[in-house]
Formats: sequence, C-alpha cells, structure tokens
Amino acid sequence: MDDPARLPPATSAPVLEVRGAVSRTNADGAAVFDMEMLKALPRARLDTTTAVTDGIRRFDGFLMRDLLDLVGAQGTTVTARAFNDYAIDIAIEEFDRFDVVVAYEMDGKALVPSDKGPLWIVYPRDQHTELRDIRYDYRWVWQLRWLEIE
Ligand SMILES: Nc1nc2c(c(=O)[nH]1)N[C@H]1C(S)=C(S)[C@@H](COP(=O)(O)O)O[C@H]1N2
Ligand SMILES: [Mo]
Repeated sequence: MDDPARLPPATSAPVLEVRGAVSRTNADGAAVFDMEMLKALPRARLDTTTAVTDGIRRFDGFLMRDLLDLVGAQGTTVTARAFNDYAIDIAIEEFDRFDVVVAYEMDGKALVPSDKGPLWIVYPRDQHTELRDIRYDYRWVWQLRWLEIE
C-alpha cells in the first residue's frame, strides 16, 4: 500500500509544484507534478467562452478541488503563481462551490507556454453568471507553475 504521506516522485519534467500546508508530498515539503501525474487525475472537461479568446472553447484538465484533495491541502487560501511572476490569492472554498478546471488542453490540443500553457486555471464562466466578472478574470492564471497553500 502507498504511504499516505508520500506521493510517487515525478519522473519527467516538473510542471506544477504545490507547497505550504499540504500533507502529501514527494519532495522537500512540496508536491511536485509532471504532466503524466496530472493527467492521471480524473479528467474534467469544460466548454466555455473566455475573456481573452473568441467563441466557446473546450478545455480538458482536472478539477482544482481534486488536486488539492490529492495533496491534502489544509488551509483557506491558495496563492497561484505563474512563470511570468504573476500571482494571485484565491479562497480555497471557491473550488468547492465551482468546478474550476486546471486545463492542459484547449480544443483538444495541448496548451503550450507561448499560448497560456502548459496549465491554465479556467473558471466555468458560461455556467455561472457571477463568474463573468473582472474579479474572476484575474484568477484565470495562465502559465501556472506554483500553488502555495496557507
Ligand atoms: N500568468 C499570468 N496569468 C494572468 C495574468 C498575467 O499577467 N500572467 N493576468 C491576469 C489578468 S489581470 C487577466 S484580466 C486575465 C486576462 O489577461 P490577458 O488579457 O493578459 O490574457 O488573465 C489573468 N492571468
Ligand atoms: Mo486584468
């Protein structure tokens, strides 16, 4: 049986790191994920418009809630940080209220770093009117690389 405190180690290039108040780790106080590990999470699909692209797009990825469950996140806030040093705080309870997706594909194609990838936080804005708001647009972190739980 797997040690409940340990995640298997990443075996290829790390794409996402979760730090802070997490109980399951595979590195020094952190849960480090390669793309294969992220793709092993239950797949979540979301069809929605975005504030920065035209038309309805299909996103595939995993639920932020499932990732936070997997690492045993215990806190109230997630700081989501991108390659380009963009960072924003998000209340964890939001991920229970909404099916927020961390997408690795748009329209069936891998998101690439030159175009919002490899990971992009996507809110179900077409499904919930309250999410069609600038305060939520800030939380659509593209080029997501780190999550810090507090
Ligand atoms: N990585 C990253 N994600 C980001 C941002 C950013 O600068 N870097 N800007 C945020 C803001 S302020 C908004 S309104 C939306 C849309 O930003 P864009 O129009 O620059 O794509 O993405 C959010 N996600
Ligand atoms: Mo913005």
